[in-house]
Amino acid sequence: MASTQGLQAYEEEKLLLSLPKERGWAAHHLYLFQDFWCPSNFIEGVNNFQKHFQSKDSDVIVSSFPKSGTTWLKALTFSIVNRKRFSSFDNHPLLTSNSHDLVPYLDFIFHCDNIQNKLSYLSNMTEPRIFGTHIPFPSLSKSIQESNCKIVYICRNPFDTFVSFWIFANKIYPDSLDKLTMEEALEKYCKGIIGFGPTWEHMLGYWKESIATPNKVLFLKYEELKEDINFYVKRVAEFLDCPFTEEEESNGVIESISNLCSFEKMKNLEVNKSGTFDRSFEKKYLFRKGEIGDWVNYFSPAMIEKLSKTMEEKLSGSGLSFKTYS
Ligand code: PAP
Repeated sequence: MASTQGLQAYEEEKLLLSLPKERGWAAHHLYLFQDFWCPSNFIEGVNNFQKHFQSKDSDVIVSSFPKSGTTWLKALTFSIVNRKRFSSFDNHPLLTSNSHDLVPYLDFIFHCDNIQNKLSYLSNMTEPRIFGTHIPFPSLSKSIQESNCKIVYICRNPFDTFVSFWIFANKIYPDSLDKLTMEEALEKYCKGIIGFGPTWEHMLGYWKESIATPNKVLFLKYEELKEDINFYVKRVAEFLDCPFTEEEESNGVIESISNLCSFEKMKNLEVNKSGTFDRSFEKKYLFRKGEIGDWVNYFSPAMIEKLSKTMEEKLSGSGLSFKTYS
């Protein structure tokens, strides 16, 4: 009889062979898995997560399309939810740990052989547990969809998301991208071929859910947070049923959280300037410019037309739109 591990490997192999495959922009391939392009190095983790993860009503899920402000929203959510545990902003975990280390990805947790160990680690985590994910809403585990846990979602103008992703991918996989021009990468992006894409489907899945169940999904835009972060720190706290008291407000706790999580503060911390994530990329690559509208420095007129048309086609009638910041 095959071992459990052998059986699992065999089933994964069979699954991969059955899925449409594309070359990603980065070193790995993408597989069309449950209607989204899943990076090959995520398939096992996503598959196991769907099978095994048990959500608790108190869980908070920070969800995003890659390069939309995940690092920022994880930091904000962690500091809002844990502000009683970590009330000193001069001695805060975010000063010595990257937000991705404090808020683990559900997509990665089950990328392992010993599922039982992971399950007991998860059930012993301090509550409320906070997790991140890039998985589209329809592919979240049933348990997340059915429990009373809360989902905070962030998206970003696709022009800036594309540029941020392109530059990041070039930094971490310089060799694999040398044959793909930025125009060719945009072609793929517009066809939806990017990790966790299509981008529009990702955003629309959470957008529709935030309208249908506003107590379950809070839909945020990177640009809106940049424009008025204190307002959104308050908004996230209210959504997560931990609103700021009058005393906290008058003591400047909202502003302290905004400052702690600001781009300038996070980028310049030693913990974010040096070191790499386990077996992966340098932490500093998560902090580039943190600006709205940097895409104007990269897009040709033809590229602007291509992405504008695609967005119009994909988002029209949905009620979801983005300001043009050119
Ligand atoms: P991820 O999907 O790999 O986790 P994510 O954090 O979603 O990446 O996005 C990275 C972008 O957020 C970068 O944008 P840029 O390339 O246009 O500069 C990064 O600079 C920006 N970013 C990171 N931290 C912050 C922050 N605290 N405030 C605002 N923007 C931030």
